[in-house]
Amino acid sequence: VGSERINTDIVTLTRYLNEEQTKHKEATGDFTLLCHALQFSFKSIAYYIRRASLINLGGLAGSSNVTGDDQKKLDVIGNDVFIAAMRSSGRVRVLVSEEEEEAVVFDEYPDARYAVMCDPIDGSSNLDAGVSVGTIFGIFKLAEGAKGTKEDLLKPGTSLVAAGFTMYGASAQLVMTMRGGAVNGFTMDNALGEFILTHPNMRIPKKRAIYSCNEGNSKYWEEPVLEWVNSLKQAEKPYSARYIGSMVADAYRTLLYGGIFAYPADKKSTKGKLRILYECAPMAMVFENAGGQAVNSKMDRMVEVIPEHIHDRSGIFMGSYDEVQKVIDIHKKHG
Ligand code: AHM
Ligand code: MG
Repeated sequence: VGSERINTDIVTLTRYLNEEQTKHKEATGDFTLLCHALQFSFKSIAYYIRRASLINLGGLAGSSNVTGDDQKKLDVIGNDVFIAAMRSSGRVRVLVSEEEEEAVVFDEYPDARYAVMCDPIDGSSNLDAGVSVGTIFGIFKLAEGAKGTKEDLLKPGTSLVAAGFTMYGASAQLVMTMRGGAVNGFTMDNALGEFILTHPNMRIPKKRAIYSCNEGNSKYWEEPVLEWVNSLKQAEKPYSARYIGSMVADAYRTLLYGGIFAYPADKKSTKGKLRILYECAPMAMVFENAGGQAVNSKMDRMVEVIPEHIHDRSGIFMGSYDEVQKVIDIHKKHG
């Protein structure tokens, strides 16, 4: 390979974060440091997932989390890795994890100004089969002197300063966006140990005939949802169905190829399945910033939904602008 064909000026996540920081004169570097801790947790989780079958990390941990899901050993490890990284950054006042019933308040850092919400390993039912899973995160900036109480956390996605996810697939892919900013995608280069900017300014295609939902639940679906999915199947050229069962992986594909991902609230799960703070809101911010849409089962903008409890759930439809609009239009028709 001739040297002229090698890119010797690559943008790593570290470089990207530094460049972002210099754009904001008032920036103190706290957010950048927090992101460094975040990326370390992604690298660690990716490492453990890759080695899981080799070092006996498959299967259940023998406990269950707040919401009653059986915890996998990797759920526990992912959660511990995440909490340790956030704590040691010294920049986090409070953290919400899917795996922790209560918010974790870091009183050793009373002046820290960030709150982090996360699902350390989303899609863990896929873990033992080696199917892609991911980590989802959202970050709020807190007011000076905030003590990390519930009020600091029960805020809408529009208050997020940054959000994103990492998918642990054939390679680890980190997608991140800041409030009002572009969506950028980074790929982990295992040899360099760095996330490299490979997908700058990601824009979701305006439409695409792919839908992604667990149709096994259709018995419980409300009429508008049934009508919508049926209309996709009866379209002149019927849609393709794709469902991995890891939201991060389904979302990443949807972001790249276009289409729609849905996990509606239904007659059985009237509040939906996915959690607002650390699953729905961060994803919704990513999709909106990439030019798509994200709404809940009442067709409200997902990022405007305010949870009443840190583990509250919601229905969600997110994806290409036109595909989500179809869902909205059918719901409006039903009134
Ligand atoms: P988890 O956080 O316990 O892994 O659950 C969330 C996952 C999502 O990744 C995925 O979209 C959904 O649950 C799949 O649910 P289902 O198995 O009901 O289709
Ligand atoms: Mg989850």
